[in-house]
Amino acid sequence: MACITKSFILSALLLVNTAQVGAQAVRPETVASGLQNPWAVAFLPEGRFLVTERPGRLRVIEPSGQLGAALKGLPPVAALGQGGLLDLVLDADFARNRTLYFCFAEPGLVGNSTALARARLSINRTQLEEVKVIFSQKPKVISSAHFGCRIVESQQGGKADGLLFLSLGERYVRKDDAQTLDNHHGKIIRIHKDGRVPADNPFVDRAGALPEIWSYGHRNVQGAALAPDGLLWTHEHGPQGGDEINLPQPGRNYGWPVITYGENYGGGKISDGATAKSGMEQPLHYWVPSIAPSGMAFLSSQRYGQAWVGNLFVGSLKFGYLDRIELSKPFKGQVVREHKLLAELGARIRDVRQGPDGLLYVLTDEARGRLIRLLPN
Ligand SMILES: [Ca+2]
Repeated sequence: MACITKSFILSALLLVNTAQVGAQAVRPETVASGLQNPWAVAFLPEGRFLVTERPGRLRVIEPSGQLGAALKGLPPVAALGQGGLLDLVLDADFARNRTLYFCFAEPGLVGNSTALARARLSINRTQLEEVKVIFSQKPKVISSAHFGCRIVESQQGGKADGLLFLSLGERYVRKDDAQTLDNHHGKIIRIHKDGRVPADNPFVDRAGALPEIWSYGHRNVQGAALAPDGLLWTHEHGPQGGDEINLPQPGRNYGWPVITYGENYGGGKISDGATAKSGMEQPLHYWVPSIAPSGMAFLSSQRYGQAWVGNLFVGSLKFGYLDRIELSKPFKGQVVREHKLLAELGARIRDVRQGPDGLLYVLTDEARGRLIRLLPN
Protein backbone atom coordinates (compact mmCIF):
# COMPACT_ATOMS: atom_id res chain seq x y z
CA MET A 1 0.00 0.00 0.00
CA ALA A 2 2.99 2.33 0.53
CA CYS A 3 3.50 2.83 -3.19
CA ILE A 4 -0.18 3.50 -3.69
CA THR A 5 -0.20 6.17 -1.01
CA LYS A 6 2.88 7.86 -2.45
CA SER A 7 1.50 7.73 -5.92
CA PHE A 8 -1.78 9.07 -4.68
CA ILE A 9 -0.07 12.11 -3.17
CA LEU A 10 1.89 12.63 -6.35
CA SER A 11 -1.23 12.41 -8.46
CA ALA A 12 -2.97 14.93 -6.25
CA LEU A 13 -0.09 17.34 -6.80
CA LEU A 14 -0.28 16.83 -10.55
CA LEU A 15 -4.00 17.34 -10.68
CA VAL A 16 -4.50 20.77 -12.14
CA ASN A 17 -3.97 20.95 -15.84
CA THR A 18 -1.04 18.60 -16.00
CA ALA A 19 -2.13 16.87 -19.15
CA GLN A 20 0.20 18.09 -21.84
CA VAL A 21 -0.77 18.43 -25.44
CA GLY A 22 1.11 15.79 -27.40
CA ALA A 23 2.53 17.51 -30.49
CA GLN A 24 0.74 15.21 -32.93
CA ALA A 25 2.48 12.21 -31.44
CA VAL A 26 0.17 9.96 -33.42
CA ARG A 27 -1.71 10.19 -36.69
CA PRO A 28 -5.34 9.05 -36.52
CA GLU A 29 -6.51 6.94 -39.44
CA THR A 30 -10.22 6.19 -39.74
CA VAL A 31 -10.76 2.46 -40.25
CA ALA A 32 -14.57 2.58 -40.33
CA SER A 33 -17.25 5.21 -39.85
CA GLY A 34 -21.03 5.26 -39.60
CA LEU A 35 -21.17 3.24 -36.39
CA GLN A 36 -24.00 4.24 -34.08
CA ASN A 37 -22.60 4.93 -30.60
CA PRO A 38 -20.00 2.14 -30.75
CA TRP A 39 -18.98 0.93 -27.29
CA ALA A 40 -16.42 -1.84 -27.63
CA VAL A 41 -14.11 -3.31 -30.25
CA ALA A 42 -12.49 -6.74 -30.44
CA PHE A 43 -9.98 -8.07 -32.96
CA LEU A 44 -10.98 -11.06 -35.06
CA PRO A 45 -8.48 -13.17 -37.02
CA GLU A 46 -7.45 -12.02 -40.51
CA GLY A 47 -7.69 -8.31 -39.74
CA ARG A 48 -11.42 -8.13 -39.09
CA PHE A 49 -13.03 -6.34 -36.16
CA LEU A 50 -16.11 -6.99 -34.08
CA VAL A 51 -17.85 -3.88 -32.72
CA THR A 52 -20.81 -3.35 -30.41
CA GLU A 53 -23.21 -0.48 -31.02
CA ARG A 54 -25.13 0.71 -28.00
CA PRO A 55 -28.60 0.55 -29.61
CA GLY A 56 -28.17 -3.24 -29.69
CA ARG A 57 -26.13 -4.26 -32.71
CA LEU A 58 -23.01 -6.34 -33.08
CA ARG A 59 -21.23 -5.95 -36.41
CA VAL A 60 -18.18 -7.30 -38.19
CA ILE A 61 -15.93 -4.73 -39.85
CA GLU A 62 -13.88 -5.99 -42.78
CA PRO A 63 -10.19 -5.00 -43.06
CA SER A 64 -11.31 -2.59 -45.81
CA GLY A 65 -13.54 -0.79 -43.29
CA GLN A 66 -16.77 -2.10 -44.79
CA LEU A 67 -19.47 -2.64 -42.14
CA GLY A 68 -21.24 -5.98 -42.08
CA ALA A 69 -24.94 -6.45 -41.33
CA ALA A 70 -26.00 -6.73 -37.69
CA LEU A 71 -25.34 -10.24 -36.36
CA LYS A 72 -28.38 -12.32 -35.50
CA GLY A 73 -28.90 -14.03 -32.17
CA LEU A 74 -28.47 -11.29 -29.59
CA PRO A 75 -30.78 -11.49 -26.55
CA PRO A 76 -33.24 -8.60 -25.96
CA VAL A 77 -31.35 -5.43 -25.00
CA ALA A 78 -32.72 -2.46 -23.05
CA ALA A 79 -31.46 0.37 -25.23
CA LEU A 80 -32.25 3.46 -23.22
CA GLY A 81 -30.15 6.28 -21.84
CA GLN A 82 -26.68 4.87 -21.12
CA GLY A 83 -27.96 1.32 -21.56
CA GLY A 84 -27.79 -1.02 -24.51
CA LEU A 85 -25.23 -3.42 -25.92
CA LEU A 86 -21.99 -2.45 -24.20
CA ASP A 87 -18.72 -4.34 -23.71
CA LEU A 88 -17.31 -7.27 -25.65
CA VAL A 89 -14.22 -9.48 -25.27
CA LEU A 90 -13.06 -12.55 -27.13
CA ASP A 91 -12.12 -15.67 -25.22
CA ALA A 92 -8.34 -16.04 -24.83
CA ASP A 93 -8.74 -19.22 -26.89
CA PHE A 94 -11.05 -17.65 -29.49
CA ALA A 95 -8.99 -18.93 -32.42
CA ARG A 96 -9.99 -22.47 -31.39
CA ASN A 97 -13.39 -22.07 -29.69
CA ARG A 98 -14.90 -18.95 -31.40
CA THR A 99 -16.26 -17.98 -27.98
CA LEU A 100 -16.90 -14.42 -26.90
CA TYR A 101 -18.46 -12.59 -23.95
CA PHE A 102 -20.59 -9.47 -24.06
CA CYS A 103 -22.47 -7.43 -21.50
CA PHE A 104 -25.59 -5.38 -21.94
CA ALA A 105 -28.56 -3.75 -20.26
CA GLU A 106 -30.97 -6.61 -19.74
CA PRO A 107 -34.67 -5.77 -19.61
CA GLY A 108 -36.81 -7.23 -16.83
CA LEU A 109 -40.53 -7.30 -16.20
CA VAL A 110 -39.86 -4.08 -14.32
CA GLY A 111 -36.64 -2.14 -14.82
CA ASN A 112 -33.32 -3.49 -16.06
CA SER A 113 -29.83 -4.44 -14.97
CA THR A 114 -26.45 -5.32 -16.42
CA ALA A 115 -26.02 -8.88 -17.67
CA LEU A 116 -23.13 -10.91 -19.05
CA ALA A 117 -23.55 -13.46 -21.83
CA ARG A 118 -21.36 -16.05 -23.51
CA ALA A 119 -21.80 -17.01 -27.17
CA ARG A 120 -20.06 -18.54 -30.14
CA LEU A 121 -19.53 -16.65 -33.38
CA SER A 122 -20.78 -18.67 -36.37
CA ILE A 123 -18.17 -19.76 -38.90
CA ASN A 124 -19.61 -17.39 -41.52
CA ARG A 125 -19.67 -14.53 -38.98
CA THR A 126 -23.36 -13.72 -39.48
CA GLN A 127 -24.78 -14.85 -36.14
CA LEU A 128 -24.21 -15.77 -32.53
CA GLU A 129 -24.80 -19.37 -31.53
CA GLU A 130 -25.28 -21.08 -28.17
CA VAL A 131 -26.00 -17.74 -26.51
CA LYS A 132 -26.24 -18.08 -22.75
CA VAL A 133 -26.67 -15.37 -20.12
CA ILE A 134 -24.19 -16.40 -17.42
CA PHE A 135 -24.81 -13.54 -14.97
CA SER A 136 -27.56 -10.97 -14.26
CA GLN A 137 -27.04 -8.10 -11.84
CA LYS A 138 -29.49 -8.12 -8.92
CA PRO A 139 -31.80 -6.41 -8.32
CA LYS A 140 -33.25 -4.92 -11.48
CA VAL A 141 -34.26 -1.28 -11.01
CA ILE A 142 -35.91 1.43 -13.06
CA SER A 143 -32.96 3.50 -14.24
CA SER A 144 -31.29 4.34 -17.53
CA ALA A 145 -27.89 5.13 -16.01
CA HIS A 146 -24.70 3.65 -14.53
CA PHE A 147 -24.55 0.18 -16.01
CA GLY A 148 -20.77 -0.08 -15.60
CA CYS A 149 -20.15 -3.06 -17.87
CA ARG A 150 -16.52 -3.76 -18.65
CA ILE A 151 -15.38 -7.36 -18.92
CA VAL A 152 -11.82 -8.57 -18.29
CA GLU A 153 -10.56 -12.13 -18.53
CA SER A 154 -8.25 -12.62 -15.57
CA GLN A 155 -4.85 -14.29 -15.57
CA GLN A 156 -2.57 -16.21 -13.27
CA GLY A 157 1.11 -16.35 -14.11
CA GLY A 158 0.54 -14.60 -17.43
CA LYS A 159 -2.08 -17.10 -18.65
CA ALA A 160 -5.87 -16.84 -18.80
CA ASP A 161 -7.24 -18.65 -15.74
CA GLY A 162 -10.84 -19.22 -16.85
CA LEU A 163 -12.30 -16.39 -14.76
CA LEU A 164 -14.00 -13.16 -15.76
CA PHE A 165 -14.24 -9.84 -13.99
CA LEU A 166 -17.30 -7.70 -14.71
CA SER A 167 -17.86 -4.14 -13.49
CA LEU A 168 -21.34 -3.14 -12.32
CA GLY A 169 -22.58 0.41 -11.81
CA GLU A 170 -24.73 1.49 -8.87
CA ARG A 171 -27.52 2.52 -11.26
CA TYR A 172 -27.41 6.16 -10.05
CA VAL A 173 -30.71 5.84 -8.19
CA ARG A 174 -29.28 3.27 -5.75
CA LYS A 175 -25.91 4.68 -4.77
CA ASP A 176 -26.12 3.64 -1.12
CA ASP A 177 -26.35 0.02 -2.30
CA ALA A 178 -22.66 0.23 -3.23
CA GLN A 179 -21.84 -0.13 0.49
CA THR A 180 -23.90 -3.25 1.17
CA LEU A 181 -23.15 -6.77 -0.02
CA ASP A 182 -26.71 -8.07 -0.51
CA ASN A 183 -26.90 -6.63 -4.03
CA HIS A 184 -24.74 -6.18 -7.15
CA HIS A 185 -24.92 -2.37 -7.37
CA GLY A 186 -21.53 -0.64 -7.46
CA LYS A 187 -19.53 -3.87 -7.45
CA ILE A 188 -16.83 -5.69 -9.37
CA ILE A 189 -17.74 -9.35 -9.64
CA ARG A 190 -15.63 -12.41 -10.54
CA ILE A 191 -17.12 -15.58 -12.02
CA HIS A 192 -16.17 -18.62 -14.05
CA LYS A 193 -16.86 -18.50 -17.77
CA ASP A 194 -19.96 -20.64 -17.27
CA GLY A 195 -21.30 -18.38 -14.50
CA ARG A 196 -20.23 -20.50 -11.53
CA VAL A 197 -18.81 -18.72 -8.49
CA PRO A 198 -15.11 -19.33 -7.76
CA ALA A 199 -14.60 -21.01 -4.38
CA ASP A 200 -11.95 -18.43 -3.42
CA ASN A 201 -14.10 -15.32 -3.96
CA PRO A 202 -13.84 -13.09 -0.86
CA PHE A 203 -17.46 -13.27 0.33
CA VAL A 204 -18.45 -16.87 -0.46
CA ASP A 205 -18.65 -17.72 3.25
CA ARG A 206 -20.31 -14.53 4.48
CA ALA A 207 -24.02 -14.90 5.26
CA GLY A 208 -26.16 -12.40 3.38
CA ALA A 209 -23.43 -11.43 0.91
CA LEU A 210 -23.72 -12.21 -2.79
CA PRO A 211 -20.89 -14.62 -3.58
CA GLU A 212 -19.97 -13.16 -6.99
CA ILE A 213 -18.69 -9.93 -5.37
CA TRP A 214 -14.96 -9.24 -5.70
CA SER A 215 -14.88 -5.58 -4.49
CA TYR A 216 -17.45 -2.93 -3.61
CA GLY A 217 -18.03 0.77 -3.05
CA HIS A 218 -17.74 1.58 -6.77
CA ARG A 219 -19.81 4.12 -8.69
CA ASN A 220 -19.75 3.54 -12.46
CA VAL A 221 -16.80 1.60 -13.83
CA GLN A 222 -16.49 1.90 -17.62
CA GLY A 223 -12.83 0.97 -17.94
CA ALA A 224 -10.94 -2.12 -16.79
CA ALA A 225 -7.77 -3.88 -17.87
CA LEU A 226 -5.02 -6.13 -16.57
CA ALA A 227 -1.76 -4.35 -15.78
CA PRO A 228 1.56 -5.82 -16.94
CA ASP A 229 1.83 -7.62 -13.59
CA GLY A 230 -1.57 -9.26 -14.12
CA LEU A 231 -3.49 -7.21 -11.55
CA LEU A 232 -6.88 -5.72 -12.33
CA TRP A 233 -7.05 -1.95 -12.80
CA THR A 234 -10.28 -0.02 -13.20
CA HIS A 235 -11.40 3.55 -13.44
CA GLU A 236 -14.77 4.98 -12.54
CA HIS A 237 -16.87 8.04 -13.06
CA GLY A 238 -17.07 10.23 -9.98
CA PRO A 239 -20.02 12.56 -9.48
CA GLN A 240 -19.03 16.19 -10.22
CA GLY A 241 -15.28 15.69 -9.99
CA GLY A 242 -13.53 12.73 -8.45
CA ASP A 243 -13.21 10.24 -11.30
CA GLU A 244 -10.80 7.59 -10.03
CA ILE A 245 -8.33 4.89 -10.97
CA ASN A 246 -8.45 1.92 -8.59
CA LEU A 247 -6.75 -1.46 -8.26
CA PRO A 248 -9.64 -3.56 -6.98
CA GLN A 249 -8.40 -6.10 -4.46
CA PRO A 250 -10.61 -8.94 -3.21
CA GLY A 251 -13.04 -7.95 -0.47
CA ARG A 252 -11.98 -4.29 -0.34
CA ASN A 253 -14.28 -1.28 -0.13
CA TYR A 254 -13.56 1.57 -2.57
CA GLY A 255 -15.66 4.05 -0.67
CA TRP A 256 -18.51 5.31 -2.85
CA PRO A 257 -20.67 7.11 -1.78
CA VAL A 258 -19.17 7.58 1.69
CA ILE A 259 -15.85 9.02 0.52
CA THR A 260 -15.20 10.84 -2.76
CA TYR A 261 -13.13 13.65 -4.24
CA GLY A 262 -16.21 14.88 -6.09
CA GLU A 263 -19.35 16.72 -5.12
CA ASN A 264 -23.00 16.64 -6.13
CA TYR A 265 -23.95 17.88 -9.59
CA GLY A 266 -24.53 21.61 -9.18
CA GLY A 267 -22.43 21.66 -5.99
CA GLY A 268 -22.86 20.44 -2.43
CA LYS A 269 -21.24 17.72 -0.40
CA ILE A 270 -21.86 14.03 -0.87
CA SER A 271 -22.35 12.25 2.45
CA ASP A 272 -20.28 14.28 4.96
CA GLY A 273 -17.76 15.47 2.38
CA ALA A 274 -15.02 13.13 3.56
CA THR A 275 -12.31 12.01 1.15
CA ALA A 276 -10.84 9.28 3.36
CA LYS A 277 -12.03 6.91 6.05
CA SER A 278 -10.51 3.87 7.69
CA GLY A 279 -11.56 0.62 6.08
CA MET A 280 -11.97 2.32 2.70
CA GLU A 281 -9.40 2.30 -0.08
CA GLN A 282 -7.91 5.42 -1.61
CA PRO A 283 -7.81 5.67 -5.40
CA LEU A 284 -4.45 5.34 -7.11
CA HIS A 285 -5.26 8.53 -9.01
CA TYR A 286 -8.18 10.91 -9.39
CA TRP A 287 -9.35 13.63 -11.75
CA VAL A 288 -10.88 16.96 -10.73
CA PRO A 289 -12.62 18.13 -12.83
CA SER A 290 -14.00 14.85 -14.13
CA ILE A 291 -12.81 13.70 -17.54
CA ALA A 292 -15.62 11.09 -17.75
CA PRO A 293 -13.34 8.12 -18.44
CA SER A 294 -14.21 5.19 -20.68
CA GLY A 295 -12.06 2.36 -22.00
CA MET A 296 -8.68 1.34 -20.67
CA ALA A 297 -5.61 -0.28 -22.21
CA PHE A 298 -2.01 -0.89 -21.20
CA LEU A 299 0.34 -0.66 -24.16
CA SER A 300 2.78 -3.55 -24.43
CA SER A 301 3.97 -3.04 -28.01
CA GLN A 302 7.00 -1.03 -29.14
CA ARG A 303 5.20 0.51 -32.12
CA TYR A 304 5.29 4.00 -30.61
CA GLY A 305 8.80 3.80 -29.17
CA GLN A 306 10.15 2.64 -25.86
CA ALA A 307 8.80 5.59 -23.84
CA TRP A 308 5.21 4.49 -24.43
CA VAL A 309 5.69 0.84 -23.47
CA GLY A 310 3.76 0.16 -20.27
CA ASN A 311 1.76 3.41 -20.53
CA LEU A 312 -1.91 3.38 -19.66
CA PHE A 313 -4.48 4.79 -22.10
CA VAL A 314 -7.91 6.05 -21.06
CA GLY A 315 -10.58 7.74 -23.17
CA SER A 316 -12.24 10.97 -22.07
CA LEU A 317 -15.88 11.34 -23.02
CA LYS A 318 -16.29 14.79 -21.54
CA PHE A 319 -13.26 16.57 -22.98
CA GLY A 320 -12.81 14.43 -26.07
CA TYR A 321 -9.25 13.21 -25.88
CA LEU A 322 -7.23 10.10 -25.25
CA ASP A 323 -5.27 10.30 -22.00
CA ARG A 324 -1.78 8.79 -22.22
CA ILE A 325 -0.77 8.13 -18.65
CA GLU A 326 2.92 7.60 -17.97
CA LEU A 327 3.51 5.15 -15.15
CA SER A 328 6.64 4.60 -13.13
CA LYS A 329 9.33 2.35 -14.64
CA PRO A 330 10.07 -0.30 -13.70
CA PHE A 331 6.36 -0.86 -13.29
CA LYS A 332 5.23 -0.01 -9.76
CA GLY A 333 1.80 1.36 -10.50
CA GLN A 334 2.57 5.02 -9.92
CA VAL A 335 1.20 7.79 -12.12
CA VAL A 336 4.01 10.06 -13.32
CA ARG A 337 2.41 12.35 -15.90
CA GLU A 338 -0.54 12.68 -18.27
CA HIS A 339 -0.58 13.66 -21.95
CA LYS A 340 -3.54 14.56 -24.16
CA LEU A 341 -3.82 12.80 -27.49
CA LEU A 342 -6.40 13.17 -30.27
CA ALA A 343 -7.81 16.40 -28.81
CA GLU A 344 -7.95 17.68 -32.40
CA LEU A 345 -10.74 15.18 -33.13
CA GLY A 346 -13.01 16.72 -30.51
CA ALA A 347 -14.76 13.36 -30.21
CA ARG A 348 -15.95 11.40 -27.18
CA ILE A 349 -13.50 8.50 -26.81
CA ARG A 350 -15.49 5.46 -25.66
CA ASP A 351 -13.01 2.61 -25.99
CA VAL A 352 -9.29 2.08 -26.45
CA ARG A 353 -7.50 -1.22 -27.12
CA GLN A 354 -4.21 -2.49 -28.40
CA GLY A 355 -4.68 -4.51 -31.58
CA PRO A 356 -2.79 -7.66 -32.55
CA ASP A 357 -0.64 -5.42 -34.79
CA GLY A 358 0.54 -3.58 -31.67
CA LEU A 359 -1.27 -0.39 -32.66
CA LEU A 360 -3.85 1.43 -30.54
CA TYR A 361 -7.46 1.62 -31.72
CA VAL A 362 -10.18 3.88 -30.36
CA LEU A 363 -13.93 4.19 -30.83
CA THR A 364 -15.70 7.54 -30.87
CA ASP A 365 -19.07 7.53 -29.15
CA GLU A 366 -21.20 9.50 -31.55
CA ALA A 367 -24.32 9.00 -33.64
CA ARG A 368 -21.93 8.39 -36.52
CA GLY A 369 -19.04 7.01 -34.55
CA ARG A 370 -15.71 5.84 -35.90
CA LEU A 371 -13.14 3.14 -35.38
CA ILE A 372 -9.77 4.88 -35.54
CA ARG A 373 -6.28 3.40 -35.76
CA LEU A 374 -3.41 5.41 -34.29
CA LEU A 375 -0.35 5.44 -36.52
CA PRO A 376 3.01 6.38 -35.01
CA ASN A 377 4.38 9.66 -36.32
CA1 LIG B 1 -13.47 5.58 -4.36
